Amino acid sequence: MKISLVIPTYKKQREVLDQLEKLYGYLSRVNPDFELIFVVDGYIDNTKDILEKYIKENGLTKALVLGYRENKGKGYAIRYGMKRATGDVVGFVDADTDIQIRTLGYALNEIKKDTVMAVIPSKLHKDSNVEMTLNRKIVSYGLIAINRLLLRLPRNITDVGCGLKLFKKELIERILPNLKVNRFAIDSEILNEIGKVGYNISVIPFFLNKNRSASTSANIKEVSTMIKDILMISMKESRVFNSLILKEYKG
Ligand SMILES: Nc1nc2c(ncn2[C@@H]2O[C@H](COP(=O)(O)OP(=O)(O)OP(=O)(O)O)[C@@H](O)[C@H]2O)c(=O)[nH]1
Ligand SMILES: [Mg+2]
Repeated sequence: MKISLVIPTYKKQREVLDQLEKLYGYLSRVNPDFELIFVVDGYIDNTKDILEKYIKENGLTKALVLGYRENKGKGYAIRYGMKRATGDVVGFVDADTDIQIRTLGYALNEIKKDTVMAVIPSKLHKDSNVEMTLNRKIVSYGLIAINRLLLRLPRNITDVGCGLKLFKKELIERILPNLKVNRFAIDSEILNEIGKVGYNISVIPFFLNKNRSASTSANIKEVSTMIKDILMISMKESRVFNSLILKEYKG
């Protein structure tokens, strides 16, 4: 089973080689049929050169670097990479090494099952191991509540924003044309699409490393954009809203 992992990369030039080494080494051992697709989300630092140089020097033929000049957001970067993925399983993972690699081990075991179409980790799973600051907890659980309130999430989903998710290719082919969100609410949009179709999801535990890089999503600007995007996704689904817009349109 070929695995394609998209790694959206923004301001991670300090961590990204570490993540490349970890993912490449791990997948070479457990599932050698794979590709790593780094999407450099804006050429604002040396990430692209650092990655390309390392990949060339070490002959890492299964790693690919894509990218573009301007920063567009995690959602845009993920779609950009997924469109070029060739695996039977297509997923994404954060560019830093905050997530313990064993989360990927759990995810691979689950996605190999015929009936499982997507694997989503949850911080609320009983076996999870995540330590967060109070601030991060408030943001994280607040966002989960907003997602559950406004979106059609699949029933067993208890968490939204974990930075590692795997999907069967058929699922991605079906939902990719409907994805529009450019920034962090892409995770919400994907889960909402899966909820609409009713695909079978396996929820797995989430393991975070203790020494983590600073969070860039848990700030006021990103969180308010996320809430605005979640509202937009929710409104798009609402017939009442759509008919109001249409009426206004017709004058
Ligand atoms: N902040 C940010 N991250 C981006 C962007 N585009 C892609 N990313 C990637 O999105 C992923 C998550 O971003 P992080 O900076 O790790 O955010 P975080 O606050 O740690 O969020 P979580 O890991 O989801 O808790 C990383 O792989 C980033 O490289 C962008 O425009 N802004
Ligand atoms: Mg992170």
